[in-house]
Amino acid sequence: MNHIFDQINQEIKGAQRIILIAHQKPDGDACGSLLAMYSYLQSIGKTVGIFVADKPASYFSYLPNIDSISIDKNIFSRGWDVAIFLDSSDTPHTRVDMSKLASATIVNIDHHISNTLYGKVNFVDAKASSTCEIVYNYLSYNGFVMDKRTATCLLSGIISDTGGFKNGATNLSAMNITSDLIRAGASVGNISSLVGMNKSIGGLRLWGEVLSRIRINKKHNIAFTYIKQSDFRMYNVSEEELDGFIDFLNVIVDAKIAMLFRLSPEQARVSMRTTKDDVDLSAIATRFGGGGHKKAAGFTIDFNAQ
Ligand SMILES: [Mn+2]
Repeated sequence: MNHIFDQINQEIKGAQRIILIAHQKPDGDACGSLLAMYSYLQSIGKTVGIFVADKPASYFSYLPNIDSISIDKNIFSRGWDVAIFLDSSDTPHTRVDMSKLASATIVNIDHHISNTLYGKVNFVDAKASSTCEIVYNYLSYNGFVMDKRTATCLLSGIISDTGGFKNGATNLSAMNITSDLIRAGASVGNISSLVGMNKSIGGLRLWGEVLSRIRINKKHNIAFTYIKQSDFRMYNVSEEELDGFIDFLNVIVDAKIAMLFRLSPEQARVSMRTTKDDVDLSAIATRFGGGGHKKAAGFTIDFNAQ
């Protein structure tokens, strides 16, 4: 493990301008790993930029430096020596025009089993609970003294990707790192309530509507439901109000797989979850051009594609 950390250090040592990138529709792990890495690189005197294709959900406003995340593609014209991709299984899901990074060294730090190893340096550990776990190990390796702000970022990623210490990604190292992050001042209770329990009344009514549409595919034992764009308008809530829904759907004990279809006229974005050890959702998602983990994965069906 440390050998690759040395390679990453080697690339960073020779660089002054470093851009950090994560996947579109950034979750807690994407935002947390970006912002922890941002703090570290600034502490060693680098000029750092952050890009994600979509604005982070408003409930991430508690994360230190969240306003440093840019959704403006013009950031790439500023010229970067190194681009560090975090929590991104491939580059298409970052919606970055890679030709704009032709002269930059690509570093890829991730924990998706479907990662395509697109970097010059790739640190991909599918056993890690989260990208934040890997970033924590990297910062520790470099002797970074953990402060409350950085600990809050990293713990957000672990809480996000372990579903609040409930899903299959919850492992011993995640718990050990969590105890260290708590020691540094981060709060499990605060982060959990800010990220998971932040629904409006309209949002809960929308959940009710989507729950009422659950159907079971008996042949494959799949519980599925759907949401249309117009539903968000009908309940006058933003799309982030549905965040967490697919994990909630995964509580159905009888079903092997839970699926949520987000429908628009152009495409269906499909999220999948399972609690079963004999199901590999990453393999299913990859077949449809998506990716993810064994127990949590997704893909998009483009209705206009031939
Ligand atoms: Mn992740």
